[in-house]
Amino acid sequence: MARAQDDDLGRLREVWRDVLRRDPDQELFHGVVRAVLESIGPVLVEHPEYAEVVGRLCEPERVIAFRVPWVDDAGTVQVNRGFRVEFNSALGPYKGGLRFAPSVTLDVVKFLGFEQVFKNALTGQDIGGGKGGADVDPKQLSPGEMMRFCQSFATELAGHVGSSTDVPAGDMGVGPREIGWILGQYQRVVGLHEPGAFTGKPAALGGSALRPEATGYGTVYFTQRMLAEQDRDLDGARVVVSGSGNVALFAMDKVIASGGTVVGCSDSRGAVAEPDGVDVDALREVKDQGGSVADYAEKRSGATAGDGSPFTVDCDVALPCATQNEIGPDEARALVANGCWAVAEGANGPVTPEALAVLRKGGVAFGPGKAANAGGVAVSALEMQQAAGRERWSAEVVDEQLAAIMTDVHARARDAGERYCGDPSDLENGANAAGFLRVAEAMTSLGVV
Ligand code: NDP
Ligand code: 2IT
Repeated sequence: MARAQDDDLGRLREVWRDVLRRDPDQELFHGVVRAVLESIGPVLVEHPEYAEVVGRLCEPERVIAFRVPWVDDAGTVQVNRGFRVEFNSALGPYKGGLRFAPSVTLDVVKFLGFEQVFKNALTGQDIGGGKGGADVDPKQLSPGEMMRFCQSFATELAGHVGSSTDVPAGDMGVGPREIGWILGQYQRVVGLHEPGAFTGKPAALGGSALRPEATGYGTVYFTQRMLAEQDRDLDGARVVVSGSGNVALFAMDKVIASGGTVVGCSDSRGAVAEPDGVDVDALREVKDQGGSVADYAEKRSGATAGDGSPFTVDCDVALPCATQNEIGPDEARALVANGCWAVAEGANGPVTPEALAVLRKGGVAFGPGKAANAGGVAVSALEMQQAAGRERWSAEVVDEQLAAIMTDVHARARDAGERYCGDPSDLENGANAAGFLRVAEAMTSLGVV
């Protein structure tokens, strides 16, 4: 066994060297690969037969990059770059969102796609992992421009997606409106009525009840499981939720419904502290009209706006729900100093590895995004099921399943943390180990493909 272990660790080091050599500039991708490689040593001691799959797991099955030409309202031709990374299909069709943001690069899409493989495995559903997007700034496009952009994007994507091959959904900058437009053009190109090729659709096109709410609600359900392990709950807790987009606003709603108070929030233009509690409906209204959290704060006597991070606000629970790398070592130190109980990632990769080390040392419980924010993709998989069965389920039915899935995701990460690290509160290593086990078993069964 000891010898097998040395060989396996040697193999992990080889995989890591290959990842660095092949794509030396993809730092976000390196970060998530490294975290998984660091977690799975103990799994390979128990399952040396899975050592072989690690190299294949770190290389996407397929990377699609394409030009997205479109004509703006002034008649000028614009060009963006689109991506779809089909990372792993061992468990099912590639599944994962599309992100429209100026910061989208192949590195960003590979980082998100790799995380998605493990997240989707953790849900227990039969979905592989993928991610896509384009380097476009949705804030700069009129509705007409966005529709033409989505149509151009969908024309290129059409040859690659389908209800049994690759099923994209939304992510930052892509909501039901964009998914509707992408689906419309996709169906026109392929000549089929195939709403099951996308999830996160508008309700009129078969979008699942509660899909918009699912990521935010699921993050709070997961947080409740984390707090229960500490004999705590959200009732009376002070919670900072960063971001004020899809995930953040529904997380805030669920925090408040659970008896908590949202004492801080943010967007790309700044942060707000409001000790008496953010009024989420008022914030939503300001954001819907294109305003900022600072515009919201101006109308509220107890709220203070600033340029800094929301995570310096004194809180019991922190839910980063905006974007990657929001919590660095400084924010983590502030959370520790303020006696924060738990951090759960509603966003993908908001806590940097250095910040995670600070949180761990400071005794702050941590819920990694691949587990904590799995509710969105889980309800996407329920939307696929509804499309396949030509059914529509009620919000109550979906919510019950979402809550059960988040409880299972938490249990899988906790149990694997206990088994492989001797620590049931190590959800980071536990989530990586549990996700890896499920994908590795499927990949091994499929042979070398
Ligand atoms: P949205 O585009 O709806 O919202 C993103 C929010 O983050 C906006 O409020 C935006 O500000 C804010 N933001 C963007 N960049 C920064 C920054 N650098 N600093 C502070 N705030 C910033 O996206 P979603 O809510 O859909 O996604 C948020 C996160 O959750 C992402 O990491 C995404 O990958 C992840 N996620 C999303 C899922 C989904 O179902 N949508 C599922 C699982 C994870 P502004 O309002 O000013 O634009
Ligand atoms: O990061 C994510 O899990 C998502 N953006 C949702 C993916 C999906 O297919 O619903």
